[in-house]
Amino acid sequence: MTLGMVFATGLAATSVAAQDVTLRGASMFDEQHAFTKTMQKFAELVNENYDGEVTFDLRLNGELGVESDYLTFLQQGVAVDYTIMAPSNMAKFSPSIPLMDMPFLFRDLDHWNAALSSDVMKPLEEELLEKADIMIIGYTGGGTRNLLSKDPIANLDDLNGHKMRVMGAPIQAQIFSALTAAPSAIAYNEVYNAIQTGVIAGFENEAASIQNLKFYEVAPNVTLTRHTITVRPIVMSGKTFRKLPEDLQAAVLKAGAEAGTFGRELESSEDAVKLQEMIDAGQIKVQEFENRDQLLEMVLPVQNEYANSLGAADLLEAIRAK
Ligand code: X1X
Repeated sequence: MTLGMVFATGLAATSVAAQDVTLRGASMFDEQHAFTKTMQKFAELVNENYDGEVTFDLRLNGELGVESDYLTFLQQGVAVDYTIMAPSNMAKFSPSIPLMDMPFLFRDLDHWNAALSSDVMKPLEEELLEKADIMIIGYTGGGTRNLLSKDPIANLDDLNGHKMRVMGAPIQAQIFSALTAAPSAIAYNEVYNAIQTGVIAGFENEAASIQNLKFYEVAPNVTLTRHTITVRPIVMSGKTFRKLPEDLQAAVLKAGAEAGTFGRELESSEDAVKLQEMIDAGQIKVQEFENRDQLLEMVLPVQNEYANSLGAADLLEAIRAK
């Protein structure tokens, strides 16, 4: 029985026995992926930090859909209680949240770590809660996103007009358009087929997911643009959270923060290893992007304009200054 179902029977929050609580999570990946391991860690930590017993029903391999589906479930408080998802897949309800994972935001892992270990993202978290009723309870991520394509891409000439998939947030398309590519927003579970059938020529992703979902089978060329170090909030539906007894709420917040730290260390340390595994297995060919610094110059005005349009210029500066 999920917590939502417990409450549908009319019980009040304080009257729910801890052992009645089941929280359902969703992962697009199998047990090997860092997101799944991080959510398993979260479950373990909640039960360590809480006197009662909570059952975690974590559905894997995209059984409950992809992140765009999870967004609606979390916002409505049905089907999924917690997950890990890309801010750029949450733009539908919260226009500001994709600022935290826009390409070229972080200089390097130290910068990314400093930002995520601080409370600089607080205003974005508040907007997400207010507009989507989704709570950020921790931050994981740490994969580096690169271009992945059917044919090799070495430089700006190759990128010009390149038909590529991007995540749903408009800022993602704006940034790749500024780089002269031809981006379109396509659901994650349609990407493999879209490349296979020639609808697009590639997309961008991090090693853990490329390996887990075997995207190298249709797009074996990786170009090291290193344009994004991923920020992946561990999120819970506000509707679920408010129904939890107070001591369980505290355990969830503590476990979310700790699982986030665990997940960040895990994925950031596995990133290069996974790339190498795919190279060694002959699954991908990797090359550097010529003049990568030029890309950064081309996207800065787009980042600034986006932040200005949200009234978040100071926030962007604060993140850059971390
Ligand atoms: O590009 C996507 O939509 C996905 O890419 C990876 O699998 C993850 O970063 C995931 O969170 C999602 O963003």
